[in-house]
Amino acid sequence: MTDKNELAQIGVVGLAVMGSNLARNFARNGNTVAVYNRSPEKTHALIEAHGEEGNFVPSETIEDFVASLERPRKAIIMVKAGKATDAVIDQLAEAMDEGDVIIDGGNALFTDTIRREKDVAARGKHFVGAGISGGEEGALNGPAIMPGGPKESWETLGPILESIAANVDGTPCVTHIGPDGAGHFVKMVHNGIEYADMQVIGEAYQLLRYGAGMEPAEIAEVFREWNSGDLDSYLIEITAEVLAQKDPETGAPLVDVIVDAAGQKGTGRWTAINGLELGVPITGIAESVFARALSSSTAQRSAAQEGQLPAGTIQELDVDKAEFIEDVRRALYAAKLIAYSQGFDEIKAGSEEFGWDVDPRDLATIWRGGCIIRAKFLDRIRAAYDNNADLPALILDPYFEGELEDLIDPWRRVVVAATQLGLPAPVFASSLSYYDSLRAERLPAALIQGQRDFFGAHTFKRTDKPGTFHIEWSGNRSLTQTD
Ligand code: NBP
Repeated sequence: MTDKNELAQIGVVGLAVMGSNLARNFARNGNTVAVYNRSPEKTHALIEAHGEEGNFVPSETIEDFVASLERPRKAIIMVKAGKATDAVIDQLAEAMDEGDVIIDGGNALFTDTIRREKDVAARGKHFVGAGISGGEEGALNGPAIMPGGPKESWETLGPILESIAANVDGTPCVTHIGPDGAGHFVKMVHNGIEYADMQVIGEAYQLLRYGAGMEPAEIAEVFREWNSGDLDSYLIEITAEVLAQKDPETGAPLVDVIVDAAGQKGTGRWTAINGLELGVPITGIAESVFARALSSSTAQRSAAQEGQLPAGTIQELDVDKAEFIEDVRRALYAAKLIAYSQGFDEIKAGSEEFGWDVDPRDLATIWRGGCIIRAKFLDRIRAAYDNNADLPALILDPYFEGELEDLIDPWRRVVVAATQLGLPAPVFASSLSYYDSLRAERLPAALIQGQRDFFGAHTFKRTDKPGTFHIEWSGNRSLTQTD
């Protein structure tokens, strides 16, 4: 239904797949929605196909669109991230009045969001960068929403976002994350964790397929079973679906027909870059980004396959199949736990760096529904931070420490098996090294400090007394205290 005279509670600019689904979600949940797209065809198409789903107020100019909103006006931008977003923000800020709220629901880089918030605030309007997860399906049926921006905007926006968000046990999967770029920052790390979660599932599949010699349909059954335990999650569920799918053209398992070069749109890369900048070892996420990049290095991979790279002495898998499957399940759980632990570390570091005061319990709550990493496991994470909001690391929560007791040996066995079989398992293996590094009493960093002092007089600290020291390496090798 459309009514040009009715004022809308919310507006959506950009009516490609995400924007039109989000607009329909608002309308289906009883909100009157103003809609506008640069090229009017998309607006007409939306109204024609779905106008009966609720109250839409379509406009063909940004001025009409703004005029169709009730005050304080609230408009969500769902256009291509980057320059298009800046262009639309500028148009909206021009046409809107003081106190109105511009929301960017695209996948913006959080530093862009910080900049935009400053610019829009200087023009007297509010700007909210909101991470929206769940893809097309989530946008239509209930996404997880991570809004940043000023707290006062949340007061006006909260109820309307709650009306369309996913809902778990009566709790909507949306909350105010923190000021300026906080929402887009946590959405970025969410996507980084998603990369790692998908990669560890991929590594488990690879081991079952080429280590245990199982067919995709059989592995699909294993994943179905895993989905009823600790690993219960959307990603495990869809993995079983994908593995069970046959290619409609050839009848072969679909996974065998798909080119093994994984794409990416950049949020995983941003998470890894930010982890490096903040000095947080997000090894699981970074390895997952590298694994996608390597998979897409097609020319190099072909050359390596045709070349003479030795495989070494490959050992056959010599274990009971059922035991191996269970070991892989536990290794997957362990590596996933590390990836989440590292992701939460990055959020904590980002929150401290930018003064956002992000509460990890909020994330464990709102990620339980709507988003791609939704999982039962998030209830455990929530409980961990409920018990101790200042956990030094998620894996140091007593529940997870107890889980790791049961996971550690299978995890080591699987990494050994992958190595012996010559099968790549970059996240399984690097997560185990991270875990062993974290618990090691002594790290080779002492030697590195010695090397740094040798070639660059970078100094070192001593274990037995305070102060900063240097050895006269090119002289008499005496010890001097530099401060
Ligand atoms: P796209 O990212 O494909 O963007 C297409 C939309 O941007 C169209 O409405 C287009 O208008 C508009 N647009 C462009 Br391009 N340049 C414009 C400009 N200069 N001024 C005004 N409008 C402009 O759409 P999408 O896939 O629906 O995604 C929207 C946002 O949501 C993106 O930021 C994306 O990263 C994010 N997101 C997507 C997903 C997903 O699963 N697809 C998930 C989560 C978040 P036109 O019709 O006139 O060309």
